[in-house]
Amino acid sequence: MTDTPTHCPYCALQCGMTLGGASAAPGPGRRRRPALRVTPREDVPANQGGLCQKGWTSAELLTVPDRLTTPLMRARRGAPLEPCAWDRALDRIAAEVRRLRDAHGHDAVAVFGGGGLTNEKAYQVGKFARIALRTSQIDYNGRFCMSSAAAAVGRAFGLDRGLPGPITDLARADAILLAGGNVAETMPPFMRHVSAMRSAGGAFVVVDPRRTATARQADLHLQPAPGTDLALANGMLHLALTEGLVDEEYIAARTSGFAAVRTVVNAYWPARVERITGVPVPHMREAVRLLARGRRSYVLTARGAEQHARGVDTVTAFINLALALGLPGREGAGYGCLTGQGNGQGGREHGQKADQLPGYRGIDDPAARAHVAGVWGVDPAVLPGPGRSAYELLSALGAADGPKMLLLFGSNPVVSAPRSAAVEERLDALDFLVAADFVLSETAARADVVLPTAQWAEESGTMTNLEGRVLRRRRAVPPPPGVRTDLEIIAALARRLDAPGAWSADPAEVFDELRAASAGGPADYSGITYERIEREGGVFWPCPSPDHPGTPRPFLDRFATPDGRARFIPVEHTGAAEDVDAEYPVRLTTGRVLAQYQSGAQTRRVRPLAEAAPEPFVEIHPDLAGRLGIDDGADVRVTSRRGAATVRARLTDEIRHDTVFMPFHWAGEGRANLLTNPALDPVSRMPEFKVCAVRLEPVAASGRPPGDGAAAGPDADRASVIDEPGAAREPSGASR
Ligand SMILES: Nc1nc2c(c(=O)[nH]1)N[C@H]1C(S)=C(S)[C@@H](COP(=O)(O)OP(=O)(O)OC[C@H]3O[C@@H](n4cnc5c(=O)[nH]c(N)nc54)[C@H](O)[C@@H]3O)O[C@H]1N2
Ligand SMILES: Nc1nc2c(c(=O)[nH]1)N[C@H]1C(S)=C(S)[C@@H](COP(=O)(O)OP(=O)(O)OC[C@H]3O[C@@H](n4cnc5c(=O)[nH]c(N)nc54)[C@H](O)[C@@H]3O)O[C@H]1N2
Ligand code: SF4
Ligand SMILES: [Mo]
Repeated sequence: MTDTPTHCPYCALQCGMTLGGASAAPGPGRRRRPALRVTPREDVPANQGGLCQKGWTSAELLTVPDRLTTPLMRARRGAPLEPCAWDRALDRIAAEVRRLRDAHGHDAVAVFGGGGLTNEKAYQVGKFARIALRTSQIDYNGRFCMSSAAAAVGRAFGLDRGLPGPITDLARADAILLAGGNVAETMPPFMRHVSAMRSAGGAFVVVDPRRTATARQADLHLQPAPGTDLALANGMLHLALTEGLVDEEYIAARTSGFAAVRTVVNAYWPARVERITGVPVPHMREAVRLLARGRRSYVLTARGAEQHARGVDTVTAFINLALALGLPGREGAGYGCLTGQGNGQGGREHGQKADQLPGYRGIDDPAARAHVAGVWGVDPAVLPGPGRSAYELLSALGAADGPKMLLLFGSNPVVSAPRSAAVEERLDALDFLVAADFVLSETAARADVVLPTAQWAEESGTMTNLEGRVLRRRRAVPPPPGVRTDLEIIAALARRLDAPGAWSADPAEVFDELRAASAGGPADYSGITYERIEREGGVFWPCPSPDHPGTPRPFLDRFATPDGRARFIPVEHTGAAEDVDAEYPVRLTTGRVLAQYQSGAQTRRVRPLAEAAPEPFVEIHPDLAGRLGIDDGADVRVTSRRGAATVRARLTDEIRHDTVFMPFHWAGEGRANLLTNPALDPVSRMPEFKVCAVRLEPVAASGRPPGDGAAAGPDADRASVIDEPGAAREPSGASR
């Protein structure tokens, strides 16, 4: 076969790679499909010839032994999943849609999408929900990922586009402050840009409760208690003011609303912020000085600062800091959020979100409805309004007023959703669950019908990386026999449901329709074509016409707000939704390790990755472990108000004494999300993955400690209290 230039199937860095070396014809048995050879591309700015271990081993995903190659169906609930023909599976799904919709209305059927889907698929999933199912009940896993940063950026700058410019700009910065990101593990080649900056004299400041692989490479590491970043950012802005480091000229020329922020941060005097965060005042002062010493610095946030019940306000506090220092809207400087999933950026633009139409349009906006309905060939009146956000949608499944059926494309919420034992109960309360996946994920295993789909190297389409650069995913091999693409599945279902409009399964045709639907919207792709992407090595949106060069740095002249100014918004620290107390005295935070990806559905099946990171664990400081009688390598039971998990103890002095950390990549009794708190941000509806209160106990060698089972069932009353953002929140102790 000829070599195929494409991009990695995993994260938002979308490292360039070339796939080659195998025969184009699928082997006789799927197990014997020859593995493709992965070679990193030097010509892609994001990775410049680098890949992480996940990228290097990505071709093994195509040949995992338990790859799905035929639809599976249960005759009834409780019966086993059995292979069946495509027509039977699709007919059954269409029949269930009709039955449930006739009985309960259009919102009886829900859709859940993913930020790993190509732009074409994300667009088609959203369109399918709105005009084939006519349901308002659609959202996606990006709600758990980027939603707080997206909302804060939209609020401040009027347009949500991850990084403010090409990633290669970072190398020329004076300083980068990264709050809540462990890029050395979550996107390792990103560190090349950081290293280049440091070699040129720039400073790297990391804000993380753990001394991570990333923090170890920093010039300065601030180690706050989880859930206190907002206070930290306000405190840094306070220091910038007292030290005369704010850029008054820039503030006057390019922003609005600073006076109110100045008043609020007045109360964040250094000693108070040190008490709240645990970060010594000299460290805060040093961080501010490093950021302010030139005017070419970046403030970046990732999930550590964002996945909180006050995530939007926390990001806002960091944006306020960046604005006060005069960074956003300058070339080679600014605020940026690090998008996570492969198409985390494009996946949040084209209509998978509960409140959104393609092109990042609001589903409430009459002009947007008219435009998109025109492209779809329907009356705007048939388009539903906004639906429930991801966690609210999952929580409503099977409830009296909730959806009775769910179609799932590209997520594994049994492992990745907060308080996941309750989510499992909701999935089981459905009349009918459909999952499209290429492996039998923990969620697909609970479905009534499972549809086997093609994956990255077997399909083409576009992905928008963390820079906002639209890239081509190219097909290197055909899917195994029996497998269909998501676009083929959606088209086949739309036809069975007599949906209006065109339902092409050809990615190029779907992309052309997406371009038309996005035209004139904030995320305007209308000038982008597959040919241009190939020729130019990617195109930055917005790109409103074929002769438009694309927009690598969107805010140089003006922000996308009505008056062209960036908005300062005053925000106050209130602390985590769930504080520690005598019963649950330790803070738990969660996140990632290098060798596993997300719910692990993919990476747990790739042998070298499973060997590198075989099992769940909890990181504990030796002092805390000593107090609790926990030895390194011993089994520990971690309990929160939502449930309990049993995992291996990993003792490390790289974490704060008062905090423990669990990665969330595994299913079963070590699942971090048995513990997490689904308190939601009032604006973004992001759950508080990054902090909750737990207690830890050693598990006797003979088994579990006395007490109830591994997944304590949440009682409904507490659930409704905790779901109310802020309701379970107590004032944060100044002594933490
Ligand atoms: N190996 C690997 N890489 C991935 C992924 C993966 O699953 N595995 N997933 C991809 C996706 S979708 C995403 S969203 C990104 C996520 O990328 P990151 O945001 O870098 O990943 P996390 O590990 O979730 O969180 C980063 C850090 O936040 C810290 N943290 C926890 N609580 C707090 C807090 O309150 N404040 C601060 N400042 N820091 C805190 C954690 O200690 C952790 O080191 O990674 C992408 N890349
Ligand atoms: N405790 C805790 N929980 C978290 C987080 C955390 O930091 N802590 N992070 C959150 C974040 S940032 C994220 S992004 C979520 C991610 O969590 P999930 O949404 O569960 O993400 P994945 O594990 O990537 O699940 C993708 C599933 O879809 C399949 N799939 C992949 N590509 C395709 C495709 O193109 N088509 C179809 N049909 N299927 C596909 C995969 O095989 C896999 O089963 O987890 C969230 N959960
Ligand atoms: S950093 Fe992300 S895109 Fe690059 S090889 Fe690793 S997983 Fe793939
Ligand atoms: Mo994510």
